[in-house]
Amino acid sequence: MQMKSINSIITCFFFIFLLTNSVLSAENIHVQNAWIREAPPAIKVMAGYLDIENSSDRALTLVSAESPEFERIEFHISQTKNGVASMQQQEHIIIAPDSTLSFEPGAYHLMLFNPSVPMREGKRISIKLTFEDGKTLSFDAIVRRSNLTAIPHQHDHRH
Ligand SMILES: [Cu+2]
Repeated sequence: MQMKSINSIITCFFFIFLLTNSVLSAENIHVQNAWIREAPPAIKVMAGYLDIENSSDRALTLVSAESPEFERIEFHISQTKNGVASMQQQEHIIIAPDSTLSFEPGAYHLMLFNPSVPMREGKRISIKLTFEDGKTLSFDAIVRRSNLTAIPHQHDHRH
């Protein structure tokens, strides 16, 4: 009796694993290390980071990102010119064949606007990426504190 219920639990986890895995493997795209930097509650703009691996033999163009927990998400790149840090919005992001593009502090990042609920450390946020060919990829990002104080994230947008 007890053995049987353990078996059904194992079977259940196995199918959940298969399901999750098939979603993440869509079109040879994999997302890893997705996280959002925790911010004080008064801050309505947050930065998100992730690695996107394109293991296919063609370039992929990322055109949008969305989350039920945020009003909107933009793609940004941080740059430092003449000692002044600024960010620029990118309409799309191209991921070369057989390569991994990292969204990381000081470079590409997701800019997430107006969270619907407080974003405390440990919270999981569902994010959906859409590619130019209409394919989508959903994943969870975890809210984390960051001690990367050496790289200040400027919210001063100069276009
Ligand atoms: Cu930004």
